[in-house]
Amino acid sequence: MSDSPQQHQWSRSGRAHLCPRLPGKQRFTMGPTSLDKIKALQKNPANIRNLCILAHVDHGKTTLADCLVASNGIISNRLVGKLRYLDSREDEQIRGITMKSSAISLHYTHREQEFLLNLIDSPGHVDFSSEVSTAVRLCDGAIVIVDAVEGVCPQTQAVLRQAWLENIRPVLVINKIDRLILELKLTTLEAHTHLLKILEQVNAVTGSLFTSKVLEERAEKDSEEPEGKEPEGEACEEQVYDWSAGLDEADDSNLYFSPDQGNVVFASAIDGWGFSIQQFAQIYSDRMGISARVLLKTLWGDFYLNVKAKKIMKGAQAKGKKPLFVQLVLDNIWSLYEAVVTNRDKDKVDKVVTSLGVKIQTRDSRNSDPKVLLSAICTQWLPLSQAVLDMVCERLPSPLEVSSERVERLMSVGARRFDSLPEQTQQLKEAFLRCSSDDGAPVIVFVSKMFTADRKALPHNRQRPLTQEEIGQRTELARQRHAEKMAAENRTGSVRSDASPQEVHVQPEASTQDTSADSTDASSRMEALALKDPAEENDTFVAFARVYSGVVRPGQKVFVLGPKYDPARSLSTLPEGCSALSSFVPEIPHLSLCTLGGLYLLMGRELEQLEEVPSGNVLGIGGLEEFVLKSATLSTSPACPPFTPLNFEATPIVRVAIEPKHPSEMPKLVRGMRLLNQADPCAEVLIQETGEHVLVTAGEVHLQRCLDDLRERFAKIEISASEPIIPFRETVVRPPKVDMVNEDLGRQHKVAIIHQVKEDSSQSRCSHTPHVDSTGLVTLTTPNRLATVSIRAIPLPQEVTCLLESRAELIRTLEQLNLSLREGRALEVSPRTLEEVADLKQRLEDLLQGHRWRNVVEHIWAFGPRRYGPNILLNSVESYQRPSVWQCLSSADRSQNSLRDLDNSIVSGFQLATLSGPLCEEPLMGVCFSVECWDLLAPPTHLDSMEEEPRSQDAPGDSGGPGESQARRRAEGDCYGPVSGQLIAATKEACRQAFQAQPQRLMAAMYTCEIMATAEVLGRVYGVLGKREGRVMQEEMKEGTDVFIIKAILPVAESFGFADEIRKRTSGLASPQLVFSHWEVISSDPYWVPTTEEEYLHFGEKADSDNQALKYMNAVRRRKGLYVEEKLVEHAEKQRTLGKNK
Ligand SMILES: Nc1nc2c(ncn2[C@@H]2O[C@H](COP(=O)(O)OP(=O)(O)OP(=O)(O)O)[C@@H](O)[C@H]2O)c(=O)[nH]1
Ligand SMILES: [Mg+2]
Repeated sequence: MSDSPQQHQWSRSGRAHLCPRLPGKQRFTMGPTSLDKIKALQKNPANIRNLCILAHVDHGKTTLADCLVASNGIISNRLVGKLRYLDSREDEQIRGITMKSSAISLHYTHREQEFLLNLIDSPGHVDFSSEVSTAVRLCDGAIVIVDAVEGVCPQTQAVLRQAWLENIRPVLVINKIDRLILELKLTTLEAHTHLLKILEQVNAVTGSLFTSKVLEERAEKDSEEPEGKEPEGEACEEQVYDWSAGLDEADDSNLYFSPDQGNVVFASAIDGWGFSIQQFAQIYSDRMGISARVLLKTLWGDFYLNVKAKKIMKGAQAKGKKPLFVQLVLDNIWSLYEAVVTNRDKDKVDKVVTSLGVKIQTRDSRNSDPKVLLSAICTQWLPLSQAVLDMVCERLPSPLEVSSERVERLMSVGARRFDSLPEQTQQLKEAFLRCSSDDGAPVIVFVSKMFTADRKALPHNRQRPLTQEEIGQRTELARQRHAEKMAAENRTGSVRSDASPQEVHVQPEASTQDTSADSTDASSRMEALALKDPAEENDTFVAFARVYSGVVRPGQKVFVLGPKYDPARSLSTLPEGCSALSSFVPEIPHLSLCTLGGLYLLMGRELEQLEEVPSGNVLGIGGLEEFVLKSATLSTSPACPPFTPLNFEATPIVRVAIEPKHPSEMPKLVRGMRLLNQADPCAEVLIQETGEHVLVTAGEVHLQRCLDDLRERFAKIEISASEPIIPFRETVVRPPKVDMVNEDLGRQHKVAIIHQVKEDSSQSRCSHTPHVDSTGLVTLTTPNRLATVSIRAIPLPQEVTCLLESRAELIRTLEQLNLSLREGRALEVSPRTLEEVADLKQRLEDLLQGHRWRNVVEHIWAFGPRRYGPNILLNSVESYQRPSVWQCLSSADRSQNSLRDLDNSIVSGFQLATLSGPLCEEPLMGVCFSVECWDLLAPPTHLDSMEEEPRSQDAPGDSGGPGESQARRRAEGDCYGPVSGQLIAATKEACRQAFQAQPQRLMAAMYTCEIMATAEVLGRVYGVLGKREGRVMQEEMKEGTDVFIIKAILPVAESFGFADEIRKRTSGLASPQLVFSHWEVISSDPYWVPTTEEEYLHFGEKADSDNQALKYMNAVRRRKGLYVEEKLVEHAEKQRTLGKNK
């Protein structure tokens, strides 16, 4: 801590220019906002801000949200940080992490103007990053929070990227500054340097995003310019080549976070304070008579105060002076903490309180926890909500400022370009930009997720407090009834003696309560009861949505546009002027008509009923559960395209099989899983071929939440979940040169492999034994002997596999392009997509070098499995020239070659073979199947027609020898079914055999994780990593702290319980985030048995030392109910021993 002149200044409290009081406090007045006010504000889009809070896990999003919620009087200031109001789920409260994004509408007055803030709090845990995507899509701006101690973390980068991809503007809050004071005990100068570093880190991330975008745009521009066109005229003489890449001209001044730009707030959410430079500039300009403009420029820079000369000078660092920011800002805060928390100096605190002009209640000043007093002072002195909300109102855009770039991006799906969309669709861009709520404006709504709400909590089902008038009416009714009853009793003269006088008196009072249920309108109650189906669930789905244009009202009819909906096609079929309001709408694929249910204002845990919602607002919509699965675009115009799908960063990878405890409850489970699928943006629910119900989630924490949801919400039954199903991949590698004891291997190994293939194939169902030559080429003939294929499996270089894996999406687009070309449909492709395809091709060519791979890229037949997987089918058939998969790149290529008949059967066979491999029926990866020969004995058209002819003489199964006549073979053909099917089976089998003719390996999924740990627990972290076969890739110390950052990779198979174990072993100090990273070949051979003498010596006859690959393989086989060889080996050995003894 620096020697603190301001300590003196505070003691000289009369002058107290360093006890800055916040100006204009009077404008910070907010009470609980009435619904009517919010409804009025919803109509003025210029003063609406739709924003979300984004950050790495635990950086303080929900705590900040608490501060903002408290500013509206929804919760008390005392509960800020304790309540975590937006974490409304029980498990969120228990675990202390947010799992679902939730929204709340707040009201704020800024510069005499009233603003409506639709705030969405998002989760920071990597498992829930899909929830972040759903939040970001509905917003125009974001508050990005960074923990002042931890700095930029993996999820900080991820959320900055997401904000960037969605074109929303971020502002920054550097939170937990109190930790720099109390935990790290930094001096003000050190803290200043630390804060500078954090800003640098954040800006570095933004900078790299910006650079990549500019370079991309530049590349796009280049590709659009006609090739070979020379710059003309003078320019040509002056410039020969421009290598600037456009970075110099691009304007990035508004892009970066800088306190003097007004887009950074320094805060401690837990203590309730926060400030921007603007606030302090205002304070000191009042006190010191320096212009606020000058202060704004100099407070965050290398400037210092020359008191004697009464000047602000440059070069604080060089001259060893305290920068202004330290002297005027940080020193004050540090001193306050010192007085209140560290020293508990009552006198000084009193002086500070007086000088700041804040009011402290006695119970706060007497509280044994000094933080209570601190927060009481800070929340009045530098209220965080004010700092943040001022920044939000000033720096974040309103819905009216949506950029046309963002609109085009939202509207252009996949490879399609905006200007290729139909005219009417392009016109909708105007509607987006105007954000108009006129009645004539088309309604455009995007639903980013579906969430469940308790039916009883819906506004129209909620018991609302009765108004005075109603209470009066009801009392009157009850009195009348009572009087009637008394009169009746008097008439009959049967007054019951046991009726106490109290009962009579109590009745009118109780009626306020009672009659609400025991309403006079008994018939309506009966109706309600009749409607209530006992099996009906308590939960209902509400869509989390935003209106981009028009006004929505309950009961309105709109189109639901599925992700595959194509406005171009439907506009040509639909009658002119057709809209969702038309009385008749013909059937169009991916287009359905729905009626909106109730509309709700999202208020965190509560929902409020709305009669209409104008453009530019975030809202909840009921009644869509039948129409929307996870997300959807709604519009009254059929010209509206579906919005681009949400960018999900996480890959769902953890799978479990689920079954009900009681088998009879299966239907409930099925229904529950369907609901879960709808309610979670990224969970996947599927039924495997084995009949298992499988749930795929993004990680362990996500899995836990899904299981809890199933048990308590959606299925409401006891369920049991299997151990996580770990995904594997199967691949082949080059034959090893050394054996397991590092001895050189001769040819003997190869022989063993081929031997094994032969054995396997003799067991196979295929009656026609494949021929395997010594190089691994497998030749197989279809049962009808009309087609023969020869296939060889070759391992792809690792870089190629990685490339294919990372460009899967592009390959899928390429496949679609090829399909439409084959069908003769023209598809407008954006030049960027073509560029990417060309780039992929080029990179493949670069990576596939050498004799073996000569010209292969041109001859790629297909990718698989699912047509975009990381395996290649190669056309090495000399006599067959087929169109290349790259045909979209050159127009010339298209018509030259045509496909041979049955081409598709080969591709399908390959797809099937790559979908599940022979090791344990897991997908293949990194394998190239080269088709070297493909003979068809008769033209298939002939064959097909022939199959219809009646046959009599040949009995099925009577397969003839090779010398038989062709006619006889044809005659056989029909008993095996269509030739295309046979060829598929033969290709599949040949691929499988070819695969087995090579050394096979399993591949394991790997996580990367970043663990932050202090030096004392580092050893234990390594211990846990080592035990679980993790590898440390990098270890570095975070500057200015004693925290180490360890980057490690860990097999997914070993990861379950890893985070918990680490947390336990380090007493909660280290908590890793696991993110799926890549696939890695497990080096051991699952089929390995000792063959050489040394290996026998080393591993023993049974070779029962750990073979990790074998263990994994057998575990998967056992799970899938496949044959596991393990036991057989044990018995075989026993029998042999017995045999010897005989
Ligand atoms: N020291 C300190 N702790 C804080 C501050 N803000 C929040 N915390 C603590 O940090 C922890 C995480 O806070 P949350 O607000 O739940 O963080 P979050 O970003 O919402 O976390 P997720 O939603 O799970 O990503 C809690 O224990 C808070 O009390 C702060 O300004 N200073
Ligand atoms: Mg949170």
